[in-house]
Amino acid sequence: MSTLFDTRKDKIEKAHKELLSNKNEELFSTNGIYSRYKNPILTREHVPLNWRFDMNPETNPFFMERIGFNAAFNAGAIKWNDKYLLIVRTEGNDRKSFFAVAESPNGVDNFKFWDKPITLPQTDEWDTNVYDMRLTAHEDGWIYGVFCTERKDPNASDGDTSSATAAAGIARTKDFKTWERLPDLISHGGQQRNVVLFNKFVDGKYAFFTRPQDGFIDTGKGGGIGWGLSKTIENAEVLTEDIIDQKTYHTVYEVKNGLGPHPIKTDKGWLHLAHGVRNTAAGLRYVLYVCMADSNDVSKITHKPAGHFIAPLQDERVGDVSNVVFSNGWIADDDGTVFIYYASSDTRMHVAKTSIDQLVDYCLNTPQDQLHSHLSVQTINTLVDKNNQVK
Ligand code: M1P
Repeated sequence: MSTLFDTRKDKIEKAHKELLSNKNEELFSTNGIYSRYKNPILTREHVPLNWRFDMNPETNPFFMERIGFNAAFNAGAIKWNDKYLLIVRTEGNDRKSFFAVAESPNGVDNFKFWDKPITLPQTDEWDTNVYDMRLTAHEDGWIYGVFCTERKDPNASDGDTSSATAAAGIARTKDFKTWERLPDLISHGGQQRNVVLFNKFVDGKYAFFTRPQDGFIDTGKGGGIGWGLSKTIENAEVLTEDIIDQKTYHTVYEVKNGLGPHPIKTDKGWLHLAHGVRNTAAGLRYVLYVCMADSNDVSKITHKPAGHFIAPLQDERVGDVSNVVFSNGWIADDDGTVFIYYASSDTRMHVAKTSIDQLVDYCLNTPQDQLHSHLSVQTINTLVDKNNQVK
Protein backbone atom coordinates (compact mmCIF):
# COMPACT_ATOMS: atom_id res chain seq x y z
CA MET A 1 0.00 0.00 0.00
CA SER A 2 1.39 3.37 -0.92
CA THR A 3 2.03 5.85 1.85
CA LEU A 4 0.85 9.42 2.08
CA PHE A 5 4.45 10.40 1.32
CA ASP A 6 4.46 8.38 -1.92
CA THR A 7 1.04 9.51 -3.11
CA ARG A 8 1.75 13.17 -2.54
CA LYS A 9 5.25 13.01 -3.98
CA ASP A 10 4.02 11.27 -7.11
CA LYS A 11 1.21 13.76 -7.69
CA ILE A 12 3.38 16.81 -7.08
CA GLU A 13 6.23 15.51 -9.24
CA LYS A 14 3.86 14.80 -12.15
CA ALA A 15 2.31 18.27 -11.98
CA HIS A 16 5.76 19.87 -11.81
CA LYS A 17 7.05 17.93 -14.80
CA GLU A 18 3.98 18.87 -16.80
CA LEU A 19 4.35 22.55 -15.88
CA LEU A 20 7.98 22.63 -16.97
CA SER A 21 7.25 20.99 -20.32
CA ASN A 22 4.17 23.09 -21.22
CA LYS A 23 4.30 24.68 -24.66
CA ASN A 24 3.64 28.39 -24.74
CA GLU A 25 1.45 30.08 -27.34
CA GLU A 26 1.99 33.43 -29.02
CA LEU A 27 -1.16 35.55 -28.88
CA PHE A 28 -2.44 37.74 -31.70
CA SER A 29 -1.34 41.34 -31.20
CA THR A 30 -3.78 44.11 -32.08
CA ASN A 31 -1.18 46.81 -31.48
CA GLY A 32 1.29 45.17 -33.91
CA ILE A 33 4.18 46.33 -31.75
CA TYR A 34 4.77 43.16 -29.73
CA SER A 35 2.91 39.94 -28.94
CA ARG A 36 2.23 38.59 -25.52
CA TYR A 37 2.34 34.86 -24.76
CA LYS A 38 -0.47 32.89 -23.19
CA ASN A 39 1.33 31.47 -20.16
CA PRO A 40 3.68 33.04 -17.67
CA ILE A 41 7.14 31.59 -18.33
CA LEU A 42 8.21 31.28 -14.70
CA THR A 43 6.28 31.19 -11.46
CA ARG A 44 7.03 30.09 -7.92
CA GLU A 45 5.62 26.71 -8.97
CA HIS A 46 8.61 26.28 -11.29
CA VAL A 47 11.06 26.30 -8.37
CA PRO A 48 12.69 22.83 -8.22
CA LEU A 49 11.03 20.40 -5.89
CA ASN A 50 14.31 19.48 -4.21
CA TRP A 51 14.68 23.10 -3.07
CA ARG A 52 11.29 22.81 -1.42
CA PHE A 53 10.73 19.29 -0.13
CA ASP A 54 12.70 16.97 2.11
CA MET A 55 12.66 13.86 -0.10
CA ASN A 56 13.27 11.44 2.76
CA PRO A 57 10.11 9.65 3.97
CA GLU A 58 11.75 9.07 7.37
CA THR A 59 12.18 12.77 8.06
CA ASN A 60 9.23 14.06 6.01
CA PRO A 61 6.39 11.50 6.32
CA PHE A 62 3.74 14.06 5.24
CA PHE A 63 5.78 15.09 2.21
CA MET A 64 5.43 18.60 3.48
CA GLU A 65 7.01 21.61 1.81
CA ARG A 66 9.90 22.58 4.07
CA ILE A 67 10.97 25.73 2.24
CA GLY A 68 8.21 27.72 0.57
CA PHE A 69 8.58 30.15 -2.32
CA ASN A 70 6.56 33.27 -2.84
CA ALA A 71 7.50 34.56 -6.27
CA ALA A 72 9.80 34.34 -9.30
CA PHE A 73 10.10 37.72 -11.01
CA ASN A 74 12.24 40.66 -12.23
CA ALA A 75 14.80 38.58 -14.12
CA GLY A 76 17.92 39.74 -15.93
CA ALA A 77 18.35 38.03 -19.31
CA ILE A 78 21.12 37.00 -21.68
CA LYS A 79 21.68 34.57 -24.57
CA TRP A 80 24.56 32.32 -23.64
CA ASN A 81 25.83 29.15 -25.36
CA ASP A 82 22.67 29.24 -27.53
CA LYS A 83 20.43 29.10 -24.47
CA TYR A 84 18.16 31.81 -23.11
CA LEU A 85 19.18 32.47 -19.52
CA LEU A 86 17.23 34.37 -16.93
CA ILE A 87 18.76 35.42 -13.63
CA VAL A 88 15.58 35.32 -11.67
CA ARG A 89 14.70 37.27 -8.56
CA THR A 90 13.50 34.25 -6.61
CA GLU A 91 11.75 35.11 -3.39
CA GLY A 92 11.18 32.75 -0.50
CA ASN A 93 8.24 32.81 1.88
CA ASP A 94 10.73 34.42 4.27
CA ARG A 95 10.69 37.49 1.98
CA LYS A 96 14.37 37.16 1.11
CA SER A 97 15.07 37.21 -2.56
CA PHE A 98 18.17 35.79 -4.20
CA PHE A 99 19.31 35.02 -7.72
CA ALA A 100 18.81 31.76 -9.56
CA VAL A 101 19.50 30.89 -13.19
CA ALA A 102 16.66 29.46 -15.28
CA GLU A 103 17.34 28.27 -18.82
CA SER A 104 15.16 27.74 -21.90
CA PRO A 105 16.05 26.30 -25.31
CA ASN A 106 13.81 28.75 -27.21
CA GLY A 107 13.17 31.79 -25.00
CA VAL A 108 9.43 31.31 -24.62
CA ASP A 109 8.84 28.09 -22.70
CA ASN A 110 10.46 25.11 -20.95
CA PHE A 111 12.35 27.34 -18.55
CA LYS A 112 14.11 25.19 -15.94
CA PHE A 113 16.11 26.34 -12.96
CA TRP A 114 19.70 25.19 -12.69
CA ASP A 115 20.58 22.77 -9.88
CA LYS A 116 21.18 25.35 -7.19
CA PRO A 117 20.60 29.07 -6.68
CA ILE A 118 23.56 31.44 -7.11
CA THR A 119 25.83 31.71 -4.10
CA LEU A 120 26.59 35.41 -4.07
CA PRO A 121 29.76 36.36 -2.18
CA GLN A 122 29.25 39.07 0.43
CA THR A 123 31.02 42.37 0.98
CA ASP A 124 32.06 43.37 4.52
CA GLU A 125 28.58 44.74 4.93
CA TRP A 126 26.24 41.81 4.26
CA ASP A 127 23.22 42.26 2.04
CA THR A 128 19.89 41.80 3.78
CA ASN A 129 18.13 41.36 0.46
CA VAL A 130 19.22 41.41 -3.19
CA TYR A 131 17.15 41.84 -6.33
CA ASP A 132 16.66 42.99 -9.92
CA MET A 133 19.96 42.05 -11.57
CA ARG A 134 20.86 43.71 -14.88
CA LEU A 135 23.35 41.76 -17.00
CA THR A 136 26.06 43.37 -19.11
CA ALA A 137 28.51 41.51 -21.34
CA HIS A 138 31.23 44.14 -21.10
CA GLU A 139 33.97 44.70 -23.66
CA ASP A 140 36.47 44.06 -20.83
CA GLY A 141 35.56 40.35 -21.16
CA TRP A 142 33.45 39.91 -18.00
CA ILE A 143 29.72 39.48 -17.66
CA TYR A 144 28.56 41.83 -14.93
CA GLY A 145 25.46 41.60 -12.79
CA VAL A 146 24.48 44.91 -11.22
CA PHE A 147 21.67 44.58 -8.70
CA CYS A 148 20.04 46.25 -5.76
CA THR A 149 21.44 45.43 -2.35
CA GLU A 150 19.19 46.43 0.48
CA ARG A 151 20.16 46.81 4.14
CA LYS A 152 18.52 48.20 7.25
CA ASP A 153 18.92 51.96 7.45
CA PRO A 154 21.55 52.57 10.14
CA ASN A 155 19.94 55.94 10.87
CA ALA A 156 16.47 54.51 11.44
CA SER A 157 15.00 55.61 14.75
CA ASP A 158 14.44 53.09 17.55
CA GLY A 159 11.38 51.04 16.75
CA ASP A 160 11.62 51.74 13.01
CA THR A 161 12.13 48.23 11.69
CA SER A 162 11.32 48.93 8.07
CA SER A 163 13.50 51.80 6.83
CA ALA A 164 16.13 50.55 4.43
CA THR A 165 18.95 51.80 2.27
CA ALA A 166 19.42 50.67 -1.32
CA ALA A 167 22.69 50.60 -3.23
CA ALA A 168 23.98 49.05 -6.44
CA GLY A 169 25.79 45.78 -5.81
CA ILE A 170 28.22 44.54 -8.47
CA ALA A 171 29.28 40.97 -9.23
CA ARG A 172 30.93 39.43 -12.27
CA THR A 173 31.16 36.01 -13.80
CA LYS A 174 32.21 34.07 -16.86
CA ASP A 175 29.99 31.03 -16.38
CA PHE A 176 27.01 32.18 -14.23
CA LYS A 177 28.06 29.61 -11.61
CA THR A 178 30.97 31.31 -9.91
CA TRP A 179 30.63 34.98 -9.15
CA GLU A 180 33.22 37.48 -7.98
CA ARG A 181 31.76 40.18 -5.79
CA LEU A 182 33.09 43.71 -6.15
CA PRO A 183 32.48 46.63 -3.80
CA ASP A 184 29.11 48.34 -4.22
CA LEU A 185 28.93 51.35 -6.51
CA ILE A 186 29.62 54.55 -4.60
CA SER A 187 27.41 57.39 -5.75
CA HIS A 188 26.68 60.75 -4.24
CA GLY A 189 23.08 61.22 -5.33
CA GLY A 190 21.38 59.32 -2.49
CA GLN A 191 20.07 55.78 -2.73
CA GLN A 192 20.29 53.65 -5.87
CA ARG A 193 18.12 51.03 -7.51
CA ASN A 194 17.86 50.31 -11.23
CA VAL A 195 21.56 50.77 -11.99
CA VAL A 196 22.79 49.40 -15.34
CA LEU A 197 26.41 49.09 -16.49
CA PHE A 198 26.95 50.08 -20.14
CA ASN A 199 28.89 47.48 -22.14
CA LYS A 200 31.49 49.86 -23.61
CA PHE A 201 34.11 52.13 -22.13
CA VAL A 202 33.23 55.80 -22.43
CA ASP A 203 36.28 58.06 -22.39
CA GLY A 204 38.18 55.04 -21.07
CA LYS A 205 35.81 54.71 -18.10
CA TYR A 206 33.06 52.37 -16.94
CA ALA A 207 29.69 54.00 -17.59
CA PHE A 208 26.61 53.53 -15.44
CA PHE A 209 22.96 54.41 -15.87
CA THR A 210 21.71 55.22 -12.38
CA ARG A 211 18.54 56.31 -10.68
CA PRO A 212 19.40 58.48 -7.71
CA GLN A 213 16.70 59.04 -5.13
CA ASP A 214 16.58 60.71 -1.73
CA GLY A 215 15.19 57.80 0.28
CA PHE A 216 14.35 54.13 -0.05
CA ILE A 217 10.76 54.87 -1.09
CA ASP A 218 10.88 58.60 -1.64
CA THR A 219 12.39 59.71 -4.91
CA GLY A 220 12.50 63.29 -3.60
CA LYS A 221 14.80 65.39 -5.74
CA GLY A 222 16.10 62.30 -7.59
CA GLY A 223 15.17 63.31 -11.09
CA GLY A 224 14.99 60.12 -13.14
CA ILE A 225 17.53 58.17 -15.16
CA GLY A 226 21.07 59.32 -14.43
CA TRP A 227 24.41 58.73 -16.15
CA GLY A 228 27.84 58.69 -14.54
CA LEU A 229 31.36 57.47 -15.25
CA SER A 230 33.76 55.56 -13.02
CA LYS A 231 37.52 55.19 -13.41
CA THR A 232 37.50 51.59 -12.22
CA ILE A 233 35.04 48.79 -11.75
CA GLU A 234 36.94 47.22 -8.85
CA ASN A 235 36.16 50.31 -6.73
CA ALA A 236 33.39 51.85 -8.77
CA GLU A 237 32.42 55.41 -7.95
CA VAL A 238 30.44 57.94 -9.95
CA LEU A 239 31.38 61.40 -8.79
CA THR A 240 28.61 63.09 -10.75
CA GLU A 241 25.35 61.87 -12.20
CA ASP A 242 23.71 63.76 -15.06
CA ILE A 243 19.98 63.23 -15.34
CA ILE A 244 19.49 62.16 -18.94
CA ASP A 245 15.76 61.47 -18.71
CA GLN A 246 13.63 63.34 -16.20
CA LYS A 247 10.55 62.18 -14.39
CA THR A 248 7.89 64.52 -15.69
CA TYR A 249 4.57 65.88 -14.44
CA HIS A 250 1.48 64.07 -15.67
CA THR A 251 3.25 61.37 -17.63
CA VAL A 252 3.54 57.63 -16.97
CA TYR A 253 6.95 58.36 -15.40
CA GLU A 254 5.77 61.13 -13.15
CA VAL A 255 6.83 59.64 -9.80
CA LYS A 256 9.72 57.36 -10.79
CA ASN A 257 11.68 56.82 -13.96
CA GLY A 258 14.22 54.00 -14.05
CA LEU A 259 16.08 52.10 -16.75
CA GLY A 260 15.31 48.44 -17.36
CA PRO A 261 17.91 46.20 -19.02
CA HIS A 262 21.05 47.05 -20.97
CA PRO A 263 20.13 48.94 -24.18
CA ILE A 264 20.09 47.21 -27.59
CA LYS A 265 22.15 48.65 -30.47
CA THR A 266 20.44 49.13 -33.83
CA ASP A 267 21.36 50.87 -37.10
CA LYS A 268 19.18 53.81 -36.12
CA GLY A 269 20.24 54.20 -32.50
CA TRP A 270 20.19 52.51 -29.10
CA LEU A 271 16.87 51.10 -27.88
CA HIS A 272 16.10 51.60 -24.20
CA LEU A 273 13.46 49.78 -22.19
CA ALA A 274 12.53 51.51 -18.94
CA HIS A 275 9.82 51.65 -16.32
CA GLY A 276 7.74 54.60 -15.30
CA VAL A 277 5.65 54.96 -12.17
CA ARG A 278 2.70 57.17 -11.42
CA ASN A 279 0.53 57.46 -8.36
CA THR A 280 -3.17 56.61 -8.28
CA ALA A 281 -5.88 56.27 -5.64
CA ALA A 282 -5.14 52.52 -5.80
CA GLY A 283 -1.40 53.01 -5.23
CA LEU A 284 1.59 53.15 -7.55
CA ARG A 285 1.19 51.91 -11.12
CA TYR A 286 4.34 50.61 -12.85
CA VAL A 287 4.43 50.44 -16.66
CA LEU A 288 7.15 49.87 -19.25
CA TYR A 289 8.10 52.31 -21.93
CA VAL A 290 10.59 52.27 -24.81
CA CYS A 291 12.70 55.09 -26.21
CA MET A 292 15.71 55.52 -28.48
CA ALA A 293 19.11 57.15 -27.95
CA ASP A 294 21.69 58.48 -30.37
CA SER A 295 23.88 55.84 -32.08
CA ASN A 296 27.01 57.66 -30.94
CA ASP A 297 25.79 58.66 -27.50
CA VAL A 298 23.69 56.13 -25.61
CA SER A 299 22.94 58.75 -22.96
CA LYS A 300 21.24 61.15 -25.41
CA ILE A 301 17.55 60.30 -25.85
CA THR A 302 16.39 61.23 -29.32
CA HIS A 303 12.94 59.61 -29.66
CA LYS A 304 10.44 59.00 -26.90
CA PRO A 305 7.00 57.64 -27.82
CA ALA A 306 4.20 58.89 -25.59
CA GLY A 307 2.86 56.74 -22.81
CA HIS A 308 3.37 53.13 -21.93
CA PHE A 309 4.62 50.30 -24.09
CA ILE A 310 3.45 47.48 -21.83
CA ALA A 311 1.03 48.08 -18.97
CA PRO A 312 -0.38 45.43 -16.62
CA LEU A 313 -3.25 43.62 -18.36
CA GLN A 314 -5.90 41.20 -17.04
CA ASP A 315 -4.29 38.62 -14.69
CA GLU A 316 -1.03 40.57 -14.76
CA ARG A 317 -2.75 43.28 -12.75
CA VAL A 318 -3.01 41.16 -9.64
CA GLY A 319 -0.29 39.79 -7.42
CA ASP A 320 1.88 40.51 -4.44
CA VAL A 321 2.29 44.13 -5.48
CA SER A 322 -0.60 44.66 -7.85
CA ASN A 323 -0.72 46.88 -10.93
CA VAL A 324 2.98 46.51 -11.69
CA VAL A 325 4.94 45.45 -14.74
CA PHE A 326 8.70 45.57 -14.46
CA SER A 327 11.51 44.50 -16.77
CA ASN A 328 15.25 44.20 -16.30
CA GLY A 329 15.89 41.71 -19.10
CA TRP A 330 15.49 41.44 -22.85
CA ILE A 331 17.35 39.44 -25.51
CA ALA A 332 17.95 40.46 -29.13
CA ASP A 333 18.52 37.40 -31.30
CA ASP A 334 20.75 37.40 -34.38
CA ASP A 335 17.70 37.30 -36.68
CA GLY A 336 16.37 40.53 -35.15
CA THR A 337 13.78 38.91 -32.86
CA VAL A 338 13.58 40.55 -29.46
CA PHE A 339 12.26 38.72 -26.40
CA ILE A 340 11.15 41.04 -23.64
CA TYR A 341 11.11 39.40 -20.23
CA TYR A 342 8.81 41.20 -17.84
CA ALA A 343 7.31 40.44 -14.47
CA SER A 344 3.77 41.19 -13.42
CA SER A 345 2.77 42.43 -10.00
CA ASP A 346 6.06 41.29 -8.40
CA THR A 347 4.84 37.69 -8.73
CA ARG A 348 5.69 35.91 -11.99
CA MET A 349 7.59 36.23 -15.28
CA HIS A 350 6.19 36.65 -18.78
CA VAL A 351 7.66 37.02 -22.25
CA ALA A 352 6.62 39.31 -25.09
CA LYS A 353 8.01 38.95 -28.61
CA THR A 354 8.86 41.74 -31.01
CA SER A 355 11.71 42.63 -33.38
CA ILE A 356 14.35 45.30 -33.76
CA ASP A 357 12.49 46.58 -36.86
CA GLN A 358 9.21 46.87 -34.97
CA LEU A 359 10.84 48.63 -32.02
CA VAL A 360 12.68 51.06 -34.29
CA ASP A 361 9.49 51.82 -36.23
CA TYR A 362 7.65 52.28 -32.91
CA CYS A 363 10.26 54.74 -31.63
CA LEU A 364 10.57 56.73 -34.84
CA ASN A 365 6.87 56.95 -35.69
CA THR A 366 4.88 57.03 -32.46
CA PRO A 367 3.91 60.57 -31.47
CA GLN A 368 5.66 62.04 -28.45
CA ASP A 369 3.85 63.09 -25.28
CA GLN A 370 2.71 66.69 -25.77
CA LEU A 371 1.96 67.01 -22.04
CA HIS A 372 -1.50 68.62 -22.45
CA SER A 373 -4.89 67.08 -23.26
CA HIS A 374 -5.72 69.51 -26.04
CA LEU A 375 -2.39 68.72 -27.71
CA SER A 376 -3.18 64.99 -27.47
CA VAL A 377 -6.43 65.75 -29.31
CA GLN A 378 -4.46 67.69 -31.92
CA THR A 379 -2.18 64.66 -32.40
CA ILE A 380 -5.20 62.38 -32.92
CA ASN A 381 -6.74 64.80 -35.38
CA THR A 382 -3.54 64.95 -37.38
CA LEU A 383 -3.72 61.17 -37.80
CA VAL A 384 -7.42 61.28 -38.67
CA ASP A 385 -6.79 63.98 -41.30
CA LYS A 386 -3.92 61.97 -42.73
CA ASN A 387 -6.12 58.87 -42.88
CA ASN A 388 -8.82 60.86 -44.64
CA GLN A 389 -6.36 61.42 -47.48
CA VAL A 390 -5.93 57.66 -47.88
CA LYS A 391 -8.14 56.40 -50.67
O1 M1P B 1 7.16 46.84 -6.49
C1 M1P B 1 7.47 47.37 -7.74
C2 M1P B 1 8.99 47.52 -7.90
O2 M1P B 1 9.47 48.39 -6.87
C3 M1P B 1 10.85 48.67 -6.92
O3 M1P B 1 11.17 49.34 -8.10
P1 M1P B 1 11.58 50.91 -8.06
O4 M1P B 1 12.92 50.96 -7.47
O5 M1P B 1 11.53 51.41 -9.44
O6 M1P B 1 10.55 51.55 -7.21
C4 M1P B 1 11.68 47.40 -6.86
O7 M1P B 1 11.54 46.83 -5.58
C5 M1P B 1 11.21 46.40 -7.89
O8 M1P B 1 11.86 45.18 -7.66
C6 M1P B 1 9.71 46.18 -7.81
O9 M1P B 1 9.28 45.37 -8.87
